[in-house]
Amino acid sequence: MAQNDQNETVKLIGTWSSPFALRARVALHLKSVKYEYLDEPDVLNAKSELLIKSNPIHKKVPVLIHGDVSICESLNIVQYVDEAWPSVPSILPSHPYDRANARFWAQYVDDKVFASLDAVGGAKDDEGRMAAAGKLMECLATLEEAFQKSSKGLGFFGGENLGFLDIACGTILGPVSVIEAFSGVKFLRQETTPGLIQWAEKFKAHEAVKPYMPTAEEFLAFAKKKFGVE
Ligand code: GSH
Repeated sequence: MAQNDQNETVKLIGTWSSPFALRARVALHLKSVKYEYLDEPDVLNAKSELLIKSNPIHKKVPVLIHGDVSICESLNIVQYVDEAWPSVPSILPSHPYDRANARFWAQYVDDKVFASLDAVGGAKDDEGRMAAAGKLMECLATLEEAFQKSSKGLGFFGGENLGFLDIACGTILGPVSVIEAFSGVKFLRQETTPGLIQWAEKFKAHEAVKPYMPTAEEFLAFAKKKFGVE
């Protein structure tokens, strides 16, 4: 059942390939919020006026427009959605320590994991690529440890149910699959990240994720076009 009334306009500006827009879509789906989705088909080169007006600082997607306010930055949007529609399910954990811990690791994903992904993708030579790949492996092994501790064997970072940290970490799956395909190196390995491998399958199959998550093939085709690779 939709959680918002008909006079309350909710719009999301995104682009289908954006792992960050995915976060917002999953959060809105979990809360059964009805919204209009506005796709920016070429957000790097052709931004709509609405996007520039709604996110004048970064000019990036996603942006959530709720009535007459705009909320920017994907993790911020997920937290806003959780607070603005306080119905079940809760996206952030209820205990203050668990909330702080989930936010800590979400920040780790954005600061460290994405930085290593960018470094592998942007490396100038093999030596640089090898060093960046090593760093990415370390980051994923660290995330595996965090997963083992916080999931307590229940499947998701937050336990039985998909929550904030799952939404935050789900963003790495598309980019990791692209880097794996480009480099021929497996970064999510049974020996080092067995928990994350199982979690990734569960995450992708979740009913709040599946409709919005491009397949590895779609991500790869998009990345090849973006980087002009045959
Ligand atoms: N930190 C931002 C968030 O979490 O929302 C990152 C958002 C982001 O990088 N969005 C990309 C974008 O809009 C699409 S995946 N890029 C446009 C640009 O860089 O001009």
